Amino acid sequence: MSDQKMDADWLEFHPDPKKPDFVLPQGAVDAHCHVFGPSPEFPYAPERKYTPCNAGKDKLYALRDHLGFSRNVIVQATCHGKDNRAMVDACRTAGDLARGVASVGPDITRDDLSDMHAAGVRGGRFNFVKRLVDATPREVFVGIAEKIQEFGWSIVVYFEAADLEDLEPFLKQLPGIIVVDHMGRPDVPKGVDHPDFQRFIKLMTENENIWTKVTCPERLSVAGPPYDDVIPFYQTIVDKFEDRVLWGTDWPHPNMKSHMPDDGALVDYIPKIARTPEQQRKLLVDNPMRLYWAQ
Ligand code: 0GY
Repeated sequence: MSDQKMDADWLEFHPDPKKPDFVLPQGAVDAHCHVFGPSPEFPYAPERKYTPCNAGKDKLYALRDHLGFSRNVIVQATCHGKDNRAMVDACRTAGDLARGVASVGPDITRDDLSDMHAAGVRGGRFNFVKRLVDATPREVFVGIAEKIQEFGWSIVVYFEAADLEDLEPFLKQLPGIIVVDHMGRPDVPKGVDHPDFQRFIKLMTENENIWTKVTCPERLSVAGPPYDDVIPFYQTIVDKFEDRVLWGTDWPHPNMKSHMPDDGALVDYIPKIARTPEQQRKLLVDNPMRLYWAQ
């Protein structure tokens, strides 16, 4: 399919990631990763903002085994729009070893949700990042949030730090557990004490249903590898909210422009995020299992 050719400036995932030195705890979950296609079996959505390389379930599960993870949570990527077939197919293939987070529209039926639930989907994704999606009215998201409550799904929300103030009333209105991608994308050079990041900490402090992913140092870092500039953000969040944090590789790393991380090196970074064995077990096993495998 000629219109599905990967973007000229697309960076492909690392071809040969290292074997991590950090030994993951038994039963660790990669709780933020994606599948892309492969197209044409699973075509990219007409409304997509980028066309990636193919990165299908076989490659994802080979990476899982190579890094030492037991399970995956596959988050619907925006290049597939609301066509969740690639993600659902990947979940079905893995059986109980994968869960999914879907993007759905207001027309989704109870039967559709029920089928996805049977395949392993346990969440919906609401995206506010303007370079990735066209805007969805908030009342539409609220309607979807109410529909999915029956299935006990949580909601993953993606936004950038500058948008938090405006989104706060909406986030507080959502039912169930809300998981914020990548700590709400703080502007790292501003530091942890900046009012923007303090606003995020206050939001989590005052709302016990709000969780976050302590993910994507390669995306948030301004200094680049080994991403030391992001460490204080992760440590602050994990020390305060160790029962409400998740970690994932973000493989196959959509829209990275500066460099492509080595996924093994990302695993080696985990002890800088969560510094004790107890924090690591909560981050990698207890929290994702409670959120995605309890029902
Ligand atoms: C991420 C981040 C990005 C992309 C997506 O679904 C997506 O397209 O999530 C991004 O470009 O920042 O979490 O993978």
